[in-house]
Amino acid sequence: MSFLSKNLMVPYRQTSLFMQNIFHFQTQVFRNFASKPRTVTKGFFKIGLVGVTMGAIVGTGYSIHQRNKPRAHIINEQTFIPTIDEMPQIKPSRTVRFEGDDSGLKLTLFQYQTCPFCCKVRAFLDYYGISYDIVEVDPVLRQSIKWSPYKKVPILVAKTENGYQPLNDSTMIISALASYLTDTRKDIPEIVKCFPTIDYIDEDGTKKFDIMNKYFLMLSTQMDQHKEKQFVEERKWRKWTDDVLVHTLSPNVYRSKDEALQAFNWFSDAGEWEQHFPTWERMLIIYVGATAMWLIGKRLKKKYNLKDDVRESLYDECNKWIRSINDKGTRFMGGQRPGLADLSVYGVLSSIEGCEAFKDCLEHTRIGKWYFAMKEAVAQHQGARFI
Ligand SMILES: N[C@@H](CCC(=O)N[C@@H](CS)C(=O)NCC(=O)O)C(=O)O
Repeated sequence: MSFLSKNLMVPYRQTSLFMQNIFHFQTQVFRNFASKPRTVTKGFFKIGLVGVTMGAIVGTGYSIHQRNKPRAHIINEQTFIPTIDEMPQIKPSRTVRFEGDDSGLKLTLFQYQTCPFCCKVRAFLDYYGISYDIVEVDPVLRQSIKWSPYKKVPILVAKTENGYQPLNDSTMIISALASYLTDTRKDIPEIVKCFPTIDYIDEDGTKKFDIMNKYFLMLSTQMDQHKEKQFVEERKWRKWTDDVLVHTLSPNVYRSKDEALQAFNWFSDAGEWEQHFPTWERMLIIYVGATAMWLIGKRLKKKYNLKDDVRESLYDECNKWIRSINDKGTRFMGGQRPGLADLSVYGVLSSIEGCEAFKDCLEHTRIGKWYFAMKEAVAQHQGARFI
């Protein structure tokens, strides 16, 4: 079905339904009066005829109006993530503390240990040496995020003066925290208001949402042209991480049933599921998760147009990234130290570090040198001295 016919479908259906109702109503009027004696109905018959004509005019006008109306994909006003008075009463699975953290932030991360988006947020927090609590969410039952209207992870909850501010979406979380650390004049709830959510209906009719400005840092200071150019490049690669790189992961990690099972067993080890979930729940996650993701992986391969050999698509993207850094002639995309694009790409790739796909990547691309330099920078919290 073409884009146009798809989009005309809803108004057209509404129009024809509307017209059908008018004609149904008029037919009923006709039938009632037609069954009465002619002399009594003559005047009414005229009125009926006028009604039919008017109805047809109104209906046609309505139909033309509907067809010419611009397609309205946005269905809601923008909304902001509301603050909450109390922290959800869930015991953290573990706490990550950095001596010397003077960010003033008190954070809890609701996450799956090996979700690429959660890894991205942890790469940022660890690199800058920011302390946080972790709540490991069961990816099948997800009880510990029941309190949140946003149903994905990561969710980061920041303590504020009067309560708690949830932050949703890894990219928005990173942009909001980076803005806060660069320019502490705005508090976290104020910064979160710069990233409103917009609901819309997608081309295929499904309800979706988008977070506005999520690749932008909210800074009050003016920046020079050189810095501005760096920000543009950084945003481009952060977006590529979310829109391209991340989509090569699942079809690779869940390429076969065996690989999917191996990946889930590694997730279990890396996420210390043995400690956090009872055995039955862990087994449920591993076997249900591996089977579901193996099936979903095939669909994602088609959806994102990956090559027949999905490894090739993963290698292509890794090579593209490394080539661009080499072209710049710097150690990292951010220059001599990692920027937000480096942290995003590293975070996403670290989510598959224990999988066959990552080992193959090290063997068949030149990503290793950059990746292990990033790993060291993050593990040593090298960013802490810059905040
Ligand atoms: N755009 C979001 C994507 C988050 C996302 O899709 N998270 C997945 C886990 S990897 C999720 O929670 N999916 C819903 C689910 O597991 O039910 C972000 O960057 O944080």
